[in-house]
Formats: sequence, C-alpha cells, structure tokens
Amino acid sequence: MMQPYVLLISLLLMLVVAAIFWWVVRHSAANARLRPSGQVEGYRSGLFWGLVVVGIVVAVATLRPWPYDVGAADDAVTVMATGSQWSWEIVPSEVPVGRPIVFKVTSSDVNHGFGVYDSEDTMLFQTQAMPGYVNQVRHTFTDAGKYRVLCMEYCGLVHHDMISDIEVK
Ligand SMILES: [Cu+2]
Repeated sequence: MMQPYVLLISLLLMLVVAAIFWWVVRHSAANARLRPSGQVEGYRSGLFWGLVVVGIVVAVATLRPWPYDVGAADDAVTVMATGSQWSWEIVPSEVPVGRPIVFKVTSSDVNHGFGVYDSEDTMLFQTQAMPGYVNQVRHTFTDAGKYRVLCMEYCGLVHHDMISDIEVK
C-alpha cells in the first residue's frame, strides 16, 4: 500500500538528478576550449547512444516480468499463511501439485519469515511475514510430498519450534 508513494518519491528524486545533469551539461557546453575534436565527439556520441539503446533493451528484457503479477486471473490456488508466536496458520495446508500457488503471508504479532523447504531441506522460496502487511509469493510445486515451513526471522524464545507442513498432492 505504500508502494505508489515510494514510486512517486523515486520518480521525483530521479527528476531532480536529471535536472542537475541537464544544468551541468548546459553550463559545461559554454566552455568551448574543453570541447573535444569533432571526430572524438562523434565516437563519444555514438558510444553514448549505443549504450542508451543497450540499456533500454536490457532493462525491458529483464524487468518485464517484474513486479510479479500475482493477482493475475489464472488457475492459481490462494493459500493464507499467518505467523504468530510461535506457530503458523496455513489455510489450506493441502495444495495441488503442478498448479501455481499464491501464498499470502502475514503476521498477527511480530515479524516472522515464511520459508518453504523441500524434503532435502533445500529452501524453495521465502518471504517476510509482517504485521499489517500481506506479502505475496508465488510458487508451483512440481513434486508431490510434504514440504516444511520454517520461520526465517528470530521472533522470540520458541522461534526454533515454529515449524509447519504443507502437503502437496
Ligand atoms: Cu521466528
């Protein structure tokens, strides 16, 4: 819910930086003695625009799937996960294999970490469980079985026992 403000502040600060750049460029152009020769300037200009194009292509190609469109209408299953000192409430705790699962993760008291592990104790994904916020993480289980949920954020005396299961069928 704070993200639009953060985005707005970032854009404003980018505008400020851009304005400073523009001012510096404007004022440095007045000093003709320091200007490079026409040929050097040609190379430099070519390099500059080449890098701009490469930057745009790389940014578009790598940032397109971000932020993850977890709200998209598809056949995703929604699971609510709530952390509390010191247990997890996961509803439903049984999910289908091969279908995207959207975990909506929150906390009823302090910060917890929602980490999901496979049977070999390899972490598959994790997100923060924060009071007042719902963090979403999307995962598709490719294998059936029992997956463990561990708390990833020290949250008090019995933090180590904050273990739960997700059954994938
Ligand atoms: Cu914890």
